Amino acid sequence: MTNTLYDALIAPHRQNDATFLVCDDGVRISYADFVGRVAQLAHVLTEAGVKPGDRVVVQAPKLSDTIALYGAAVQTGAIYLPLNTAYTQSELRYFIEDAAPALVVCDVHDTAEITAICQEGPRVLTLSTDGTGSLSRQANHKPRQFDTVACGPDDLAALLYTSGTTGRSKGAMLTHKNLLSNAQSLTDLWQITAEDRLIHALPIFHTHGLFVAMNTALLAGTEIRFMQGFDIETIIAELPASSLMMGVPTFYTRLLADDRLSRDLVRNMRLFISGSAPLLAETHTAFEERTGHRILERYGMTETNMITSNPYEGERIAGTVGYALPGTEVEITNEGRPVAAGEIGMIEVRGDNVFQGYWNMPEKTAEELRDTGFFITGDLGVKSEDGRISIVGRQKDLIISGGYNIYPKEIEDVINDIEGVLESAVFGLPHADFGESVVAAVVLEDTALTEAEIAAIVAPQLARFKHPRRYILTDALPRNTMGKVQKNILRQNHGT
Ligand code: MCA
Ligand code: AMP
Repeated sequence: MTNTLYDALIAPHRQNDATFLVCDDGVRISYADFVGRVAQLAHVLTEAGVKPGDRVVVQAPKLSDTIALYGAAVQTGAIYLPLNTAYTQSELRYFIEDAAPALVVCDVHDTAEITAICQEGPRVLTLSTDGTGSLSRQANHKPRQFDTVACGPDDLAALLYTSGTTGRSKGAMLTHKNLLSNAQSLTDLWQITAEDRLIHALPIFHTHGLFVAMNTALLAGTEIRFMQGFDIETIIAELPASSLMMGVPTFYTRLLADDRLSRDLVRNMRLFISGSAPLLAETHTAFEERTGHRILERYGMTETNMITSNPYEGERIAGTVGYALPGTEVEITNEGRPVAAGEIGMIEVRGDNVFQGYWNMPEKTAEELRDTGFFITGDLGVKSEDGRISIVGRQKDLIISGGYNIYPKEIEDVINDIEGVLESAVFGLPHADFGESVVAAVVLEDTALTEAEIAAIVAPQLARFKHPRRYILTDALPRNTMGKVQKNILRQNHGT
């Protein structure tokens, strides 16, 4: 049986005794062990009734079993659907109702809430921070071989939700080919090999930590120092023994703020990669001055995987995101027509990396994915004569905080629903650690609501990272002659 992703990423490691994951508690998991664990979990999925094409929702801690669960979904032909562990019950309800999964895997602490959502729907299994729970318990008794389910390049492998400008999250449908082609391009371009040791401190429910980091490592047979999250002490301790790191710009500003970051500390490092949010030129320069390394910045999206990358061997220029990846076309357009080099326009992308559309949202898909195969990113950019891309802004109303995307509309909807609120505008202000932080300007009806009262109503409805860090009560929102709220004026007025 052939299974595009499984055959490329997992099957080759059946006899590979090299280390795959080194966890925070020192436990080492070899590649061969991992393949066996994937098979055990594949048996659990099948026993739970998961069939090819079914969605498996995973809101679980960052554990080796969570990665093995991704592998098991691939091996059984299911569609893996990871969710941010910070999501609240009301956010979860939407994803579960929209995706209609056959199985939900969650932390044991969340079982009551999730079971309440899943009353007539999917099975629920648990995987807790200490690795225990019904999922791992059932897996422990299963055979370490599983008959891989056949899957072709065009079968769906994952459904990743990405927030939308309309306030409703959209599930991006990604095939085996989308994921594998991108992993192959990146592994070649960044010269990732089994000699590398990757510092992995990103969450594993997004493209960056799951696909960019994990799929390339699996393809190359790389050792991963698998960290719970970004902990400066752990990173500093592991840098001398590592060769590769992938992170969001916050990782780099936090490292720079630590006096221990030096050339000597990173003496064995080969490559630092940054993405998910703009890397400030000053961070790029300061990092090079301190360590001798030019950070390699790349650009991607949930819908497209990675689109461009600065070169490994050529010049890495601060403030640019480099060239289109091999097999990926990037066009800069104005009203759908390509513009000349040097002119600003919409970044559009086509290639094997581009998703198949949004789950259950044919109209949204038609708006953003052209018949020609080009996907309209919503990012504004410019291309130089030699094809180097720079991102100069966004047409979509989006805040990126610490690498997490936050859509103002979703927060405005929650605030506007509060009794006594007339209207609101949510915008981003520069933030030294997170790049941008969320601020809400709120106009009240004739009531005496306080900032704290609004914050308390918002809190249980939205994940913590989306909460406005500041509320500004105001008499009116600035609008242009068309009646559109001018967020640039709000940013100017409240930016200090
Ligand atoms: C944590 N908090 C945040 C964020 N992270 N608030 C806003 N934005 C955030 N990103 C909150 C916590 O809930 C906490 O709230 C407070 O901030 C302080 O938390 P702290 O301990 O400092 O945070 P941390 O645990 O150190 O996390 C910061 C982080 C993390 C390391 C930057 O957010 C992170 O790993 N970000 C990476 C996200 C990522 O992988 N993005 C890729 C998606 P309280 O006030 O309650 O204490 S984009 C993607 O995949 C595309 C395709 C691409 O191109 O890569
Ligand atoms: P997501 O919704 O998580 O898929 O995030 C994708 C968005 O992150 C892109 O559309 C960009 O706006 C932004 N992004 C990703 N990488 C970069 C980068 N290197 N520089 C600037 N923005 C980036």
